[in-house]
Amino acid sequence: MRQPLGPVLVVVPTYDERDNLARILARLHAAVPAAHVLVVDDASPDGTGRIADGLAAADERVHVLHRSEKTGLGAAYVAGFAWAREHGYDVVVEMDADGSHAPEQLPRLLAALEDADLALGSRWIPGGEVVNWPATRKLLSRGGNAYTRIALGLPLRDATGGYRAYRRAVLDSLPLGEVASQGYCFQVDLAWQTWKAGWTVVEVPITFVERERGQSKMSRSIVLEALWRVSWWGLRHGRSHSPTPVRGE
Ligand SMILES: Nc1nc2c(ncn2[C@@H]2O[C@H](COP(=O)(O)OP(=O)(O)OP(=O)(O)O)[C@@H](O)[C@H]2O)c(=O)[nH]1
Ligand SMILES: [Mg+2]
Repeated sequence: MRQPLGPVLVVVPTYDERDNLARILARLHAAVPAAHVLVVDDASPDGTGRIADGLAAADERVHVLHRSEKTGLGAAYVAGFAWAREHGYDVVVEMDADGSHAPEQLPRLLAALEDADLALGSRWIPGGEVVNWPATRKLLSRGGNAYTRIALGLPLRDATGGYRAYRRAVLDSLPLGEVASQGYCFQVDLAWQTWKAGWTVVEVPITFVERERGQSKMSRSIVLEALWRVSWWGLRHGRSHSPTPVRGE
Protein backbone atom coordinates (compact mmCIF):
# COMPACT_ATOMS: atom_id res chain seq x y z
CA MET A 1 0.00 0.00 0.00
CA ARG A 2 1.34 3.44 -0.91
CA GLN A 3 1.38 6.25 1.63
CA PRO A 4 -1.43 8.75 0.99
CA LEU A 5 -0.12 12.08 -0.31
CA GLY A 6 0.79 14.69 2.30
CA PRO A 7 1.67 18.40 1.98
CA VAL A 8 2.64 19.58 -1.50
CA LEU A 9 5.45 22.02 -2.36
CA VAL A 10 5.63 23.45 -5.87
CA VAL A 11 9.20 24.55 -6.64
CA VAL A 12 9.29 27.38 -9.20
CA PRO A 13 12.77 28.41 -10.40
CA THR A 14 12.94 31.97 -11.66
CA TYR A 15 15.35 34.06 -13.63
CA ASP A 16 13.91 37.32 -14.95
CA GLU A 17 10.23 36.38 -14.65
CA ARG A 18 8.96 39.72 -13.35
CA ASP A 19 5.92 39.74 -15.63
CA ASN A 20 4.98 36.13 -15.01
CA LEU A 21 5.43 35.29 -11.34
CA ALA A 22 2.34 36.83 -9.67
CA ARG A 23 0.13 35.57 -12.47
CA ILE A 24 1.35 31.97 -12.25
CA LEU A 25 1.11 31.83 -8.45
CA ALA A 26 -2.47 33.17 -8.55
CA ARG A 27 -3.42 30.51 -11.08
CA LEU A 28 -1.71 27.84 -8.99
CA HIS A 29 -3.58 28.76 -5.83
CA ALA A 30 -6.87 28.92 -7.69
CA ALA A 31 -6.21 25.38 -8.96
CA VAL A 32 -4.71 23.82 -5.82
CA PRO A 33 -5.36 26.09 -2.82
CA ALA A 34 -3.50 23.90 -0.30
CA ALA A 35 -0.22 23.81 -2.24
CA HIS A 36 2.77 25.71 -0.91
CA VAL A 37 5.23 27.32 -3.32
CA LEU A 38 8.96 27.82 -3.15
CA VAL A 39 10.30 30.40 -5.60
CA VAL A 40 14.01 29.76 -6.21
CA ASP A 41 15.41 32.98 -7.62
CA ASP A 42 18.99 33.37 -8.83
CA ALA A 43 19.36 37.09 -8.13
CA SER A 44 17.31 38.03 -11.22
CA PRO A 45 18.47 41.42 -12.54
CA ASP A 46 14.85 42.38 -13.31
CA GLY A 47 13.83 42.27 -9.64
CA THR A 48 11.85 39.02 -9.68
CA GLY A 49 13.31 38.20 -6.24
CA ARG A 50 11.81 41.33 -4.68
CA ILE A 51 8.44 40.57 -6.27
CA ALA A 52 8.65 37.06 -4.81
CA ASP A 53 9.38 38.53 -1.35
CA GLY A 54 6.30 40.72 -1.66
CA LEU A 55 4.13 37.74 -2.61
CA ALA A 56 5.57 35.73 0.30
CA ALA A 57 4.84 38.53 2.77
CA ALA A 58 1.21 38.56 1.66
CA ASP A 59 0.61 34.81 1.60
CA GLU A 60 1.95 32.25 4.07
CA ARG A 61 1.83 29.54 1.41
CA VAL A 62 4.56 31.32 -0.57
CA HIS A 63 8.27 30.96 0.30
CA VAL A 64 11.40 32.29 -1.38
CA LEU A 65 14.91 30.94 -1.66
CA HIS A 66 17.39 33.55 -2.86
CA ARG A 67 20.57 32.39 -4.49
CA SER A 68 23.42 34.74 -5.24
CA GLU A 69 24.12 33.79 -8.84
CA LYS A 70 22.62 32.12 -11.89
CA THR A 71 23.96 28.59 -11.91
CA GLY A 72 21.29 26.90 -14.03
CA LEU A 73 17.98 25.17 -13.60
CA GLY A 74 19.48 21.96 -12.19
CA ALA A 75 21.27 23.67 -9.31
CA ALA A 76 18.18 25.76 -8.53
CA TYR A 77 16.03 22.62 -8.32
CA VAL A 78 18.54 20.74 -6.19
CA ALA A 79 18.52 23.64 -3.72
CA GLY A 80 14.71 23.70 -3.81
CA PHE A 81 14.49 19.95 -3.19
CA ALA A 82 16.81 20.22 -0.18
CA TRP A 83 14.57 22.98 1.21
CA ALA A 84 11.47 20.82 0.65
CA ARG A 85 13.03 17.93 2.55
CA GLU A 86 14.13 20.16 5.44
CA HIS A 87 10.62 21.54 5.72
CA GLY A 88 8.84 18.19 5.68
CA TYR A 89 6.86 18.27 2.42
CA ASP A 90 5.71 14.91 1.08
CA VAL A 91 5.22 15.84 -2.55
CA VAL A 92 7.56 18.06 -4.57
CA VAL A 93 6.41 19.50 -7.89
CA GLU A 94 8.59 21.11 -10.58
CA MET A 95 6.89 23.93 -12.48
CA ASP A 96 8.20 26.73 -14.73
CA ALA A 97 7.23 30.34 -13.98
CA ASP A 98 6.57 31.31 -17.59
CA GLY A 99 3.08 29.80 -17.94
CA SER A 100 4.19 26.88 -20.09
CA HIS A 101 3.07 24.48 -17.35
CA ALA A 102 -0.62 25.09 -16.68
CA PRO A 103 -1.33 25.05 -12.94
CA GLU A 104 -4.87 23.96 -13.86
CA GLN A 105 -3.36 20.60 -14.84
CA LEU A 106 -1.59 20.06 -11.52
CA PRO A 107 -4.57 18.15 -10.00
CA ARG A 108 -4.09 15.67 -12.83
CA LEU A 109 -0.42 15.13 -11.94
CA LEU A 110 -1.25 14.79 -8.25
CA ALA A 111 -4.02 12.29 -8.97
CA ALA A 112 -1.56 10.18 -10.97
CA LEU A 113 0.95 10.35 -8.13
CA GLU A 114 -1.55 8.63 -5.80
CA ASP A 115 -0.52 5.46 -7.59
CA ALA A 116 3.06 6.26 -8.61
CA ASP A 117 6.36 7.66 -7.32
CA LEU A 118 7.00 10.12 -10.14
CA ALA A 119 4.24 11.62 -12.29
CA LEU A 120 5.69 13.14 -15.43
CA GLY A 121 3.78 15.73 -17.44
CA SER A 122 4.13 14.51 -21.02
CA ARG A 123 3.70 16.40 -24.29
CA TRP A 124 4.37 13.40 -26.43
CA ILE A 125 1.79 10.80 -25.39
CA PRO A 126 -1.82 10.69 -26.67
CA GLY A 127 -3.72 13.61 -25.16
CA GLY A 128 -0.54 15.65 -24.68
CA GLU A 129 0.20 18.66 -26.88
CA VAL A 130 2.32 21.73 -27.44
CA VAL A 131 0.80 25.11 -28.27
CA ASN A 132 2.71 27.81 -30.18
CA TRP A 133 5.92 25.99 -30.92
CA PRO A 134 7.49 26.21 -34.36
CA ALA A 135 8.06 22.91 -36.16
CA THR A 136 11.83 23.13 -35.48
CA ARG A 137 11.33 23.27 -31.71
CA LYS A 138 8.91 20.32 -31.83
CA LEU A 139 11.44 18.39 -33.85
CA LEU A 140 14.19 19.18 -31.34
CA SER A 141 12.07 17.98 -28.42
CA ARG A 142 10.85 14.83 -30.16
CA GLY A 143 14.31 14.10 -31.54
CA GLY A 144 15.92 14.62 -28.12
CA ASN A 145 13.41 12.28 -26.52
CA ALA A 146 13.85 9.63 -29.23
CA TYR A 147 17.63 9.80 -28.77
CA THR A 148 17.23 9.47 -25.00
CA ARG A 149 15.02 6.40 -25.40
CA ILE A 150 17.53 4.74 -27.69
CA ALA A 151 20.75 5.73 -25.90
CA LEU A 152 19.52 4.94 -22.38
CA GLY A 153 16.76 2.41 -23.05
CA LEU A 154 14.54 4.72 -21.00
CA PRO A 155 10.93 3.94 -21.98
CA LEU A 156 9.57 7.48 -21.64
CA ARG A 157 8.01 9.60 -24.36
CA ASP A 158 8.92 12.88 -22.65
CA ALA A 159 11.93 12.59 -20.36
CA THR A 160 13.01 16.20 -20.97
CA GLY A 161 9.78 17.74 -19.70
CA GLY A 162 9.95 19.87 -16.59
CA TYR A 163 6.40 19.63 -15.24
CA ARG A 164 6.40 16.74 -12.82
CA ALA A 165 5.57 15.60 -9.28
CA TYR A 166 7.82 13.47 -7.08
CA ARG A 167 7.06 11.61 -3.91
CA ARG A 168 9.53 12.74 -1.31
CA ALA A 169 10.85 9.19 -0.82
CA VAL A 170 12.20 9.31 -4.37
CA LEU A 171 14.13 12.52 -3.73
CA ASP A 172 15.37 11.11 -0.40
CA SER A 173 16.79 8.13 -2.28
CA LEU A 174 18.63 10.00 -5.07
CA PRO A 175 22.19 11.37 -4.65
CA LEU A 176 21.08 14.92 -5.41
CA GLY A 177 24.39 16.40 -4.25
CA GLU A 178 26.13 14.59 -7.09
CA VAL A 179 23.84 15.79 -9.89
CA ALA A 180 25.94 17.88 -12.26
CA SER A 181 23.37 18.33 -15.06
CA GLN A 182 22.15 21.87 -15.57
CA GLY A 183 19.63 22.43 -18.38
CA TYR A 184 17.02 20.01 -19.77
CA CYS A 185 19.52 17.37 -19.13
CA PHE A 186 18.74 17.70 -15.43
CA GLN A 187 15.22 16.49 -16.17
CA VAL A 188 16.50 13.48 -18.12
CA ASP A 189 19.04 12.76 -15.39
CA LEU A 190 16.43 12.61 -12.62
CA ALA A 191 13.86 10.69 -14.67
CA TRP A 192 16.53 8.16 -15.59
CA GLN A 193 17.83 7.77 -12.04
CA THR A 194 14.29 7.41 -10.69
CA TRP A 195 13.40 4.75 -13.25
CA LYS A 196 16.72 2.89 -12.84
CA ALA A 197 16.16 2.71 -9.09
CA GLY A 198 12.89 0.87 -9.75
CA TRP A 199 10.45 3.58 -8.70
CA THR A 200 7.11 3.68 -10.52
CA VAL A 201 7.08 6.40 -13.16
CA VAL A 202 3.84 7.37 -14.91
CA GLU A 203 3.37 9.80 -17.82
CA VAL A 204 0.36 12.09 -17.75
CA PRO A 205 -0.71 14.09 -20.82
CA ILE A 206 -0.29 17.86 -20.53
CA THR A 207 -0.81 20.85 -22.78
CA PHE A 208 2.44 22.81 -22.90
CA VAL A 209 2.02 26.44 -23.93
CA GLU A 210 5.05 28.44 -25.12
CA ARG A 211 5.81 31.45 -22.93
CA GLU A 212 4.08 34.70 -23.87
CA ARG A 213 6.14 37.10 -21.74
CA GLY A 214 9.83 37.37 -20.94
CA GLN A 215 12.92 35.80 -22.44
CA SER A 216 13.62 32.11 -22.93
CA LYS A 217 16.79 30.84 -21.24
CA MET A 218 17.03 27.95 -23.66
CA SER A 219 20.36 28.02 -25.50
CA ARG A 220 22.58 26.03 -27.81
CA SER A 221 24.81 25.13 -24.86
CA ILE A 222 21.82 23.62 -23.00
CA VAL A 223 21.03 21.40 -26.00
CA LEU A 224 24.69 20.41 -26.39
CA GLU A 225 24.98 19.59 -22.70
CA ALA A 226 22.01 17.22 -23.00
CA LEU A 227 23.49 15.61 -26.10
CA TRP A 228 26.91 14.89 -24.66
CA ARG A 229 25.72 13.83 -21.22
CA VAL A 230 23.03 11.45 -22.53
CA SER A 231 25.55 9.98 -24.99
CA TRP A 232 28.10 9.55 -22.20
CA TRP A 233 25.59 7.91 -19.84
CA GLY A 234 24.47 5.62 -22.65
CA LEU A 235 28.06 4.55 -23.39
CA ARG A 236 28.95 4.10 -19.74
CA HIS A 237 25.88 2.25 -18.51
CA GLY A 238 24.41 0.87 -21.70
CA ARG A 239 20.74 0.19 -22.04
CA SER A 240 19.22 -1.22 -18.89
CA HIS A 241 15.78 -2.46 -18.02
CA SER A 242 13.72 -1.52 -15.04
CA PRO A 243 11.73 -3.94 -12.93
CA THR A 244 8.80 -1.53 -13.16
CA PRO A 245 7.31 -0.71 -16.57
CA VAL A 246 6.25 2.84 -17.28
CA ARG A 247 2.54 3.45 -17.67
CA GLY A 248 0.84 6.09 -19.75
CA GLU A 249 -2.43 7.47 -18.39
N1 LIG B 1 16.67 29.99 -10.61
C1 LIG B 1 16.88 29.79 -11.91
N2 LIG B 1 15.82 29.66 -12.73
C2 LIG B 1 16.05 29.45 -14.06
C3 LIG B 1 17.36 29.38 -14.61
N3 LIG B 1 17.25 29.18 -15.95
C4 LIG B 1 15.92 29.12 -16.23
N4 LIG B 1 15.21 29.29 -15.08
C5 LIG B 1 13.74 29.25 -14.91
O1 LIG B 1 13.35 27.95 -15.31
C6 LIG B 1 12.11 27.98 -15.98
C7 LIG B 1 12.29 27.44 -17.41
O2 LIG B 1 13.13 28.30 -18.16
P1 LIG B 1 12.72 28.88 -19.61
O3 LIG B 1 13.51 30.09 -19.93
O4 LIG B 1 11.26 28.99 -19.69
O5 LIG B 1 13.31 27.76 -20.48
P2 LIG B 1 12.53 26.81 -21.39
O6 LIG B 1 11.16 26.56 -20.83
O7 LIG B 1 13.45 25.69 -21.57
O8 LIG B 1 12.48 27.64 -22.72
P3 LIG B 1 11.19 28.22 -23.44
O9 LIG B 1 10.38 27.02 -23.83
O10 LIG B 1 11.74 28.95 -24.60
O11 LIG B 1 10.47 29.09 -22.46
C8 LIG B 1 11.64 29.43 -15.94
O12 LIG B 1 10.79 29.60 -14.83
C9 LIG B 1 12.96 30.19 -15.79
O13 LIG B 1 12.79 31.44 -15.18
C10 LIG B 1 18.47 29.54 -13.71
O14 LIG B 1 19.64 29.50 -14.07
N5 LIG B 1 18.17 29.74 -12.38
MG1 LIG C 1 9.78 28.01 -20.76
